[in-house]
Amino acid sequence: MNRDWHATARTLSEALPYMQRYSGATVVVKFGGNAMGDVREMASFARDIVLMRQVGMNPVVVHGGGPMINQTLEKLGIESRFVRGKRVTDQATVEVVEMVLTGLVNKRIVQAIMDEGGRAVGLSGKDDDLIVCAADDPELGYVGRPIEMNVQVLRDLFAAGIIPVIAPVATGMDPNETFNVNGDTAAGAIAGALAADRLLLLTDVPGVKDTTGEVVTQLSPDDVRKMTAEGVIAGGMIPKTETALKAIGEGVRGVVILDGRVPNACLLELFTEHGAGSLIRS
Ligand code: X2W
Repeated sequence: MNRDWHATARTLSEALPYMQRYSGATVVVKFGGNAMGDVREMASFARDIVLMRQVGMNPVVVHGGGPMINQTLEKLGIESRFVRGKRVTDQATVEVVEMVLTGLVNKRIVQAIMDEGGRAVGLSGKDDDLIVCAADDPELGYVGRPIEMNVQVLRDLFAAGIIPVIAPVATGMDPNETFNVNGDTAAGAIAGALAADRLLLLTDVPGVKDTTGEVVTQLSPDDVRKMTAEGVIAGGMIPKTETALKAIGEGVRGVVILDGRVPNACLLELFTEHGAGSLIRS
């Protein structure tokens, strides 16, 4: 194979201004179940995260795992039902959600990061009271809405050079309660509490599309509100743009909605002029 090593060196050189800009920056990455793909895609994602840490950023991974929860519920003969994009969660379901997210999915991501030479620690919203929730909506059962965030544990992990990997399961005001939190909601709340520089929402669509189907590369919160009122932003995109607006209101500098199945999606966004997906910022 005739690889162009000069091009490789040039790519690295061109990344310098971006590395300088993001040195010390906190970047929260939401890794959705639909973006996880196979073992190779997981390894590629983990490698990007380890690289971010290596160049002095503080990456935080908040993951989903909806498809994996569905598979386990199906095996157990428990029906999955969603209302407005959120899983109706009774006691039996919340136990499965906690097992699958904090066990299977969380440890898979932690392992993938360590396989690429990074240090990762997995936790859920229950650890050190990171996310404390109230019930979101009586119709949804044990679905939580974050009401109190305690992010000191994340700062302690940053200081130790460790990448936190967070499962969106939380405790309630009654510590015996367990809440299922939508992954985007959890990522937004963590990014807000950290006043993160970037929140990257990795999903399985290329970004926010306009009426012609083109991805809009940059939008203001006002653009988002207008496109939502006009029905251009609709369906599954709404929870993501709502998360973005809330996070920006809480002090996050920019939120990017991008396709996590694209190889090196995070690096493309952070370290190239090209960027990826749709950047929402004031
Ligand atoms: C989600 C949590 C996992 C998640 C669920 O039970 O599926 C609620 O709906 P993705 O892969 O990011 O969709 N929680 C309340 O968000 O996973």
